[in-house]
Amino acid sequence: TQGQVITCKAAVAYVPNKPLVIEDVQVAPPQAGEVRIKILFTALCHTDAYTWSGKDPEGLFPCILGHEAAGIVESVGEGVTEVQPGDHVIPCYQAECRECKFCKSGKTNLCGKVRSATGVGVMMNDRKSRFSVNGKPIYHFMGTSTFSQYTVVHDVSVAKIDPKAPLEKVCLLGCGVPTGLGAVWNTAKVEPGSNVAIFGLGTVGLAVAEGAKTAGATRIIGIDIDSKKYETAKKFGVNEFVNPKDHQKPIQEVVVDLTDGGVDYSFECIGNVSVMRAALECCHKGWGTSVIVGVAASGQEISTRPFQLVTGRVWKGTAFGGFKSRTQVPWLVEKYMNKEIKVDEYITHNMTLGEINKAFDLLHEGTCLRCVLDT
Ligand code: NAD
Ligand code: AHE
Ligand code: ZN
Repeated sequence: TQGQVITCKAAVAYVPNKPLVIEDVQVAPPQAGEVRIKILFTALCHTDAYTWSGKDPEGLFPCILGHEAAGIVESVGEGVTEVQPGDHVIPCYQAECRECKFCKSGKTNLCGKVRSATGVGVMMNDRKSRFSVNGKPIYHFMGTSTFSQYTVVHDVSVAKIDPKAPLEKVCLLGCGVPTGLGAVWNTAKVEPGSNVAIFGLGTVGLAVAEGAKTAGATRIIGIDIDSKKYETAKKFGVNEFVNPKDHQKPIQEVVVDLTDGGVDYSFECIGNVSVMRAALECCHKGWGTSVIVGVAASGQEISTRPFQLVTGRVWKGTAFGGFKSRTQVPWLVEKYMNKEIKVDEYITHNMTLGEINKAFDLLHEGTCLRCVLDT
């Protein structure tokens, strides 16, 4: 298949919110600096649903969504030296070129090398897509497009992992789990003995809880409008639970009262701007830090009284938990293999690519954390 167009199945989003269509898609060979990957397993993340909804300013249609996956390199383009056919890999929506201003800064995991292309659904080389249906181009998504049996990505977006790792599990290390763990370890840098509040107990929020527990946090307060979430959350380290619906007072006041002035760290894992405000305002005066993890829709803005910051609270955000993708995803895979981090526990459902619309329905029900699709 090397050097040839591959025709395979993919789930195409033609228009916002209308069911994805399983199509025969043509996947062009990788060009210079590109890698074609046979995707074996992909999970769904809330961000896929967000872009599908039409509220993502970077959402382009028709496109192939998906960004939490694992597979095997099928072929590589000219000049690709770090991976070869047969390598087991995780595609990374946050690239790491190790050469750009961002990568060299040592201050961020964001990479500038291909971001201008991945934000508009094309490849860097020729600003075109490698996907088509009957000659009509289909946009890429987040530089990954994993809802397809084959995808083409930039070489700076490929993490080579231990071939012994089970791909049907470690696909989760492409987004949600690292994001939550890294929000705690890299972005907030939670210290032992800290009090933590987590808004939203989906996969990302639970991974925050796991990260906080391993960081030695004492009180890990989970906040969700669905009280059923507490049972599961306990297994990830949440040791107190608040449902905002059970209280008359604004949730930030409830948390401040519970914690003698506020928490040391809070995390917003929903994508709701009024909750982001509450998450900042439930932080302790003088030092409390709030990390925005959730992705909010186009047009949404955050607000608070500047006094909140003047009096020492800190507002931060995180992308992929601050992890350097190509370097640290393989390390996270090793941590999983050594049983130092959970992954299996986040997988509540398994389906096939053909059942993807059903999988999206599940995402909006309370019982699903991650649904892994066998492509
Ligand atoms: P999810 O839908 O599984 O979890 C969200 C949780 O929030 C649910 O348990 C829901 O009941 C709860 N919730 C909803 N409204 C609430 C409210 N008003 N108050 C309290 N709880 C509320 O989603 P997920 O896959 O865990 O992703 C969470 C967010 O993180 C999404 O916005 C996603 O786009 C974003 N995300 C960001 C990054 C990043 O790099 N920054 C990475 C992955 C995901
Ligand atoms: N296109 C969206 C931005 C979405 C966003 O913030 N994405 C996160 C990852 S979410 C994964 O589930 C991210 O990494 N952002 C940094 C980046 O470079 O995109 C919008 O709203 O414009
Ligand atoms: Zn995601």
